[in-house]
Amino acid sequence: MAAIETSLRHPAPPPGARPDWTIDQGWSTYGADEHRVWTTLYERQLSILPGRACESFLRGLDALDLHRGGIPDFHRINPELQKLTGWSVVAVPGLVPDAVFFEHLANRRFPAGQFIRRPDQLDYLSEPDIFHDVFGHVPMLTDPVFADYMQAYGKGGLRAQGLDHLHHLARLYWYTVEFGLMDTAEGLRIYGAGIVSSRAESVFCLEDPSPHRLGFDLERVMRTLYRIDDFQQVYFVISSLEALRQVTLEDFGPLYQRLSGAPDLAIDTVLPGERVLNHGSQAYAQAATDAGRGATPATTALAS
Ligand code: HBI
Ligand code: FE
Repeated sequence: MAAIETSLRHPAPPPGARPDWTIDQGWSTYGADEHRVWTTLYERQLSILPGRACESFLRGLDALDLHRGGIPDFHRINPELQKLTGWSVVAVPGLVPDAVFFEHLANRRFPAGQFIRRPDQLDYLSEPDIFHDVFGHVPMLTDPVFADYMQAYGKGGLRAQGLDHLHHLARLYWYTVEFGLMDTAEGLRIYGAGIVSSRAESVFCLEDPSPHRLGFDLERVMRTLYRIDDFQQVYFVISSLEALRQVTLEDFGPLYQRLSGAPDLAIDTVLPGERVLNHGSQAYAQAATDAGRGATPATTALAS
């Protein structure tokens, strides 16, 4: 039991945060320069996302009116979001322990970083800020099917706490919620938050010949390593949000059994017989490695 208790215990919340790690957003404390960063990032993304982001994402942006300019006030968007899917956004100081994160998701609360990146960090930051979390993740939570998926993911995470399969779940999160693509009648579209909140990767993920684009398979994704420091080397494509929701209805017990005996897959793997939409050249990753940019692939999640 000690092992399970240890994994359930997590560090105490930082000073000023509540036991569930939430803090007040303090919308009135944001300065004009911080609102300007939001508007700059927002307008940059809106110049490239139509035709690249999926319809659910674009509809969610409109439904929550996140283009009103400036950092959204959670007191304004939460009643609208709750009416649509029962979700709300809660402010947190930054990354929270897995157990806390899953507990919020299981209760339809999305933890969003309260801070926004500095003007000199527009293109990369190490921890999810309010632009990554609210612009990237929240519009999809207006879609009832995706909203169900995210809550089921949180419940699955709470169940997996006692097991040593968190890293498998974190990969599922990474390759769907953060970096997922979907098939549509008009072609591939983005639904992953890590992509839609990144100007360069919004283009790279769909158009560059370098990364693999493979059909989504739950067990395969859970075996696949990923990297947290650069563009992804593989993107997984779902046929629909409903198909994604369906995977959470499976009993993960037998799946975890099979995963226990299955070796991890390197990020540039293409398996025989799997659906290959693009067999990537991996040229971008090779150039990054040659330039000494490539870190070792990670297996633990750090939302980008
Ligand atoms: N905390 N605030 C925050 N945001 C995240 O996206 C997040 C987190 N903690 C853990 C986490 N993501 C990952 O471990 C997920 O894969 C569970
Ligand atoms: Fe994220």
